[in-house]
Amino acid sequence: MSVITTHRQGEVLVVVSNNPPVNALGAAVRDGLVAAMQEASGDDSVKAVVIRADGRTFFAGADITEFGKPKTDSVDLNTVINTIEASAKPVVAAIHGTALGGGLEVALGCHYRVAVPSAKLGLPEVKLGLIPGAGGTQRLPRVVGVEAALPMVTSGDPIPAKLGASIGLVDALVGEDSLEADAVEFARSVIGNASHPVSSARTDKIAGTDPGVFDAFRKANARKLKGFEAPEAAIQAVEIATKHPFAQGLPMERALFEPLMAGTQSAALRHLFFAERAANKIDDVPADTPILPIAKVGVIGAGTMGGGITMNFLSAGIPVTMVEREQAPLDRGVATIRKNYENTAAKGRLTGEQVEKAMSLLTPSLNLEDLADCDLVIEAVFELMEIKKDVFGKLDKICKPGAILATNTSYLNVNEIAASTSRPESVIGLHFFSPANVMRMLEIVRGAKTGASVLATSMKLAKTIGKVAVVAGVCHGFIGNRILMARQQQGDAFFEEGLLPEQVDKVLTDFGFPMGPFQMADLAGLDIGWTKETSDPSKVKDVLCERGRLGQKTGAGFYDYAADRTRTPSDEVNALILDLADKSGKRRDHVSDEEILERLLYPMINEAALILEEGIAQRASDIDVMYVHGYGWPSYTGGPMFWAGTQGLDKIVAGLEKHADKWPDLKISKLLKDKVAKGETFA
Ligand code: 3H9
Repeated sequence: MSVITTHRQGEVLVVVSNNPPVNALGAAVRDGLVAAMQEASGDDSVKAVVIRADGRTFFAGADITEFGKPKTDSVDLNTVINTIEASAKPVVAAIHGTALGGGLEVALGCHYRVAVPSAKLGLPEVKLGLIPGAGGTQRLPRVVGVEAALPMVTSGDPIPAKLGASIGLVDALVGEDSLEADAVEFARSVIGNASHPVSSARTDKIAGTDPGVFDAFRKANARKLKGFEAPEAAIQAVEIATKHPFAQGLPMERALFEPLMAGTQSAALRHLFFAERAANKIDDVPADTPILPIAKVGVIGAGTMGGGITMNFLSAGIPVTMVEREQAPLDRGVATIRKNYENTAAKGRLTGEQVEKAMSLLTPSLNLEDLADCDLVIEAVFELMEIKKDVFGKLDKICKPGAILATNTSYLNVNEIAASTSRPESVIGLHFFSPANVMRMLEIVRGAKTGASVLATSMKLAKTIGKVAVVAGVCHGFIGNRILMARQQQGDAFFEEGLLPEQVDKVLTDFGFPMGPFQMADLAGLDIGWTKETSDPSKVKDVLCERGRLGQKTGAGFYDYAADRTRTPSDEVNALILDLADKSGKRRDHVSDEEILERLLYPMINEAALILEEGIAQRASDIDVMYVHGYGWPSYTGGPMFWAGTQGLDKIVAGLEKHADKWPDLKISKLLKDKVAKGETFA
């Protein structure tokens, strides 16, 4: 069957796209739309046109799988949209699901847009390192004004149809279950109009735009947009729309679009788009593996981690029983959850009703026995094997058969934890990242005996609670923290050479990380794993702990912190480092930023390659997904493995060999060396 079909509703021609899964605007769809418009113009009995889509969504954009491939004979998207807009007969876009990218550009080419209330509309091209390339940056501001257009094109976040209606993007909201009938009705109501709005010809919303608005926007969003090329191009394109007629603006938009499409940032972001979707697939767990029902969740621990984990489920409408050992920390945990929700509500992102609804799903408890009827229990207790084993031994006795028993450990051996139960097939690691209610990453740790349904259910649940999940095998630190350890181990070597925290951190923030290793250590707390008994006076971190400089929580760590957490370099710490450097005999006058970057990142690539070699990660792109979503690796570089490919794996291996004296235990991955020999990357 053709992907575009037409049928008549009286004098209205209804054009329907059927191109699963998301009605991407591939070649056949584009050709079909032009043919349908020709059908409409060639038939005098047609007085209006409605364009809609079957399946779960209106056009969700250009077909990304066509990007980077040779051009075909089919018409391009601009031709499709210009054909629609030039129609003498009114064309109505009937929107459900998501009108995204090229999809919204098609809708903007239509004279009218109607949408069901649940629909979302957006120009997410920046998330792929692009700007809209089919007139979106020229038509959108003409329809909604610059102020509403700028956040849409630079963030890429879609807006709900209701908001679309309030800014003039949507002409009418229609019945959720009567889209075609209502759109046809709308089309009929405009047939007699003397003229129909043509987005590209409008000037009413852009006339008199304050030219200062663009720089003001840049300034206000500088932090968010830092490092990304596409948002800046999007701002320029919108500015063009306010200064030039559409006929000139369209090729100018194209001129901004094309270098982005050919550039590394877009390749990296497109890689991540497909990597995120690939991460959902587990090679030996078939798609039809039975999913276990999760109607009630238990969380053990009401601290920062337990509370954050709990919020994920409450927000998704799943009841949670949260267990603590004593009343005071339990009360504190509940109060913190409420405060977090109320803060979100104060920012207008939740209604008071939603806050109460979430809180009503929470049952605080002091009794593990209350977890008996939970379908999933996640423990977030102290990170010590003996304690974990004790908890799991108890859960084994308390929980109903078939319940999933999950540990939130970030390092410990999940197989050993599973062995403390009589049902290791039900045990899994669900490693949330702190703050667990905010961070999108979820590392799902598969034990040697974890059952396929338990794994498939956990993957599905991750989606339900809005997480990006990656599956890891069992090893110390799994994928995420094991790779991070390879970086954190550099600290002492740097100090021996007299490098100061701010110099090292700046190299990583310049690279695009939100913070460097020492800023991160201060945030996490320097005393993790430190004890007075084992403290080593030759190690900077240990000395800082001895002095009570435990990080942000004590107002002092590698840096000094003011009450508002403003960070300044510490004279005390820097003097300590330089003193230790002098004593080490390894102090150097100058270490280049390039060397610092190589010594921070190359061991991570090597560790990741070892992880792949050992089968701890399923695929290289999973590691990219985890580092971008869990550790702040800049998405526009594509994640560590993609980035390594853009550098050249030969350069990475050469760098590892060059600095090998800094890492006495370094074992260069065979996989990495093999890839160099074959001239391959991880892509
Ligand atoms: C653009 O439009 C440029 C233009 O301005 C101008 C050009 C000249 N193409 O995400 P899901 C696949 S740029 C091809 O799991 P959901 C996806 O890979 C584009 N394939 O579903 C997956 O395949 P698989 C602007 C696509 O319900 C399957 O569909 N548009 C595309 O969670 C299901 O996807 C965007 O950036 C595509 N455009 O979410 C929108 N989109 O099953 C990108 C999806 O084999 N898409 N697939 O793994 C999305 O944001 C989400 O897919 C969407 C649905 C919200 C639509």
